[in-house]
Amino acid sequence: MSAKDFITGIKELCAPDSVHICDGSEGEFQALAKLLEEKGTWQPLKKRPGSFYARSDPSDVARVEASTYICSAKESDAGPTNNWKDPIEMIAVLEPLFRNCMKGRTMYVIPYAMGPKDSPYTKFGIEITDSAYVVCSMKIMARIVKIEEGKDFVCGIHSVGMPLEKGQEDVPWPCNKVKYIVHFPESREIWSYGSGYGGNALLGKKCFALRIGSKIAKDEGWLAEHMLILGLTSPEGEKKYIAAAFPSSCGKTNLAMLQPSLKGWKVECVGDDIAWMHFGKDGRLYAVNPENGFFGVAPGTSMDSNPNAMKSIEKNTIFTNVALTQDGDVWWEGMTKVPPEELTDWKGKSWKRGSAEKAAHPNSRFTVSKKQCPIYDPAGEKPEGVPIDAILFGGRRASLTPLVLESFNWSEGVLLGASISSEITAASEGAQGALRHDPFAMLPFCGYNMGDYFQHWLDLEQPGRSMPKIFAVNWFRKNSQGKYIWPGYGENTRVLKWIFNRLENREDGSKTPIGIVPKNLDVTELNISKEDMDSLFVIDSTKYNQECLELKSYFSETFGERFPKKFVQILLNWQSHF
Ligand code: O2Y
Ligand code: MN
Repeated sequence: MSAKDFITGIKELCAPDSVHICDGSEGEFQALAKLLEEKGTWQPLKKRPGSFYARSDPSDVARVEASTYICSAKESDAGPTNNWKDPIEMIAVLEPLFRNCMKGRTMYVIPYAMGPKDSPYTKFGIEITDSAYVVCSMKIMARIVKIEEGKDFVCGIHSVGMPLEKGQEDVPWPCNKVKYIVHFPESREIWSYGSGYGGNALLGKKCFALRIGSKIAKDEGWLAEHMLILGLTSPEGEKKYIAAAFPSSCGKTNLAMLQPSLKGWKVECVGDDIAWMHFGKDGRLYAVNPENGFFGVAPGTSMDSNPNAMKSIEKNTIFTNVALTQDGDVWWEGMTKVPPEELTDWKGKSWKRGSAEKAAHPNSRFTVSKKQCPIYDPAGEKPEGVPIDAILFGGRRASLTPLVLESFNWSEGVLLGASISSEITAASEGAQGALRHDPFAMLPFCGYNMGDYFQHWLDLEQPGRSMPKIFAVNWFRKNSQGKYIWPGYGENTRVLKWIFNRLENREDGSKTPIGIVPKNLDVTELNISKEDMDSLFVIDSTKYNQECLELKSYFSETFGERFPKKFVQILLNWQSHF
């Protein structure tokens, strides 16, 4: 379909009052910012130049997994981890919802690119939306480009689902209690209805770059992953790149922007959430960050936990659902040790220090260009991407998994990725502390059968390719008093240093049945006892035996025949050593 036909068709379906083709210019952003201010969607922030403060409808605050669908022709191609509906049946549901849904509104057409300029890996999309907030956010999160006829693009249709009758007044944050986030991976289409928030509405991010992206990647032989990308430079000036997958609430943005505690080491950030990775002609794996900005969780971000994020958001930032200070600045839990005495909370109500309620929503966000990050790596703009030497898989586990472990080989490392599980935190649904499987941190984002996705990872290892080394990490191990043993944040440099040196065969390790753990991790000037250090690397045979059994039943019950046989062999082998 041509871009012109797509736009004409959606205009006919949605019946907007007017159509605006976005050019991504600063003038356009400013005009829309003014409009959003007049509508009461957001307000400029006195303390942060070029920044805005928005409050969403209290019912529209996060991704809606229960309303997220993968509509492939065959149910088995969506797999057991996705909601599935037949594409024709789903269109029959969506068509009436979208018919006339933009009445009284402007239909914005956003042509955008995901990936660096002039990169062979960059892909294009057109998002049609009736939300000016989405246009402004997309200007930060993607690269708005000109429509070029003849170029392939992913079609994205987004509506807040609140048409306006003649004379009907708009609300600051229009949305609908009926929500659908629908992906058609075979026709490369996204239809999103009813939400104006984050991953539901900024279609370039989770919908395109991960759900549709993972299916394209499978078809074309590459990887679209929920991973940060960082560059690590040693005191000797050698540089290596690391990609890392962690489930939500495991500090991905903090690691991507880490300020090293060890003298002479430097971290540079290529991306904090998504990596598209392809094998180059030299057989190495190269990564690009398809995004242009960060949509970071605000709570917990501070000058202690992530000074580079704090510096990134001093200007030109959209804040959504954080709290507002009396002097016109933003605040969230964890930003300062002592909260301000009085705030306006994310719902617009007066809030006093000591209140039982949170002032900022746990999923409140900052939206900012990656170019504002003081440690943004200029190599992030390289069309060919950056060469990945190591892949890290992590989760939040109070016990069992060691601080760091190097996998013996690619296949076993891939199984470590498939085995990620993480404790549920207050920010997510479900019983706090309970473990949830989240293979490759892709559970909500894999656009096809996850059993096939595991096999795709295994099949990447081919003669002539030099595979990155794979490591498992866990910053969250606790002692018998329930306290975190490892200090984390900047001190994670010590783990990165060990990984860096292992890549060069410069560091010794001790063999365990599932991989290699450090013999000597650099803990100079760190206040941690030998006993605590040792406990970070304990591999408890009984517990691991149970873990292998649990993994076997999870994998076989969930994925059945599509669970790779190779994984069964590895699990049996691991078990035989425990
Ligand atoms: O709640 C949302 O809509 C956003 S979710 C999100 C945003 C940025 C990066 N990662 C995520 C995620 O859920 O993994
Ligand atoms: Mn994410």
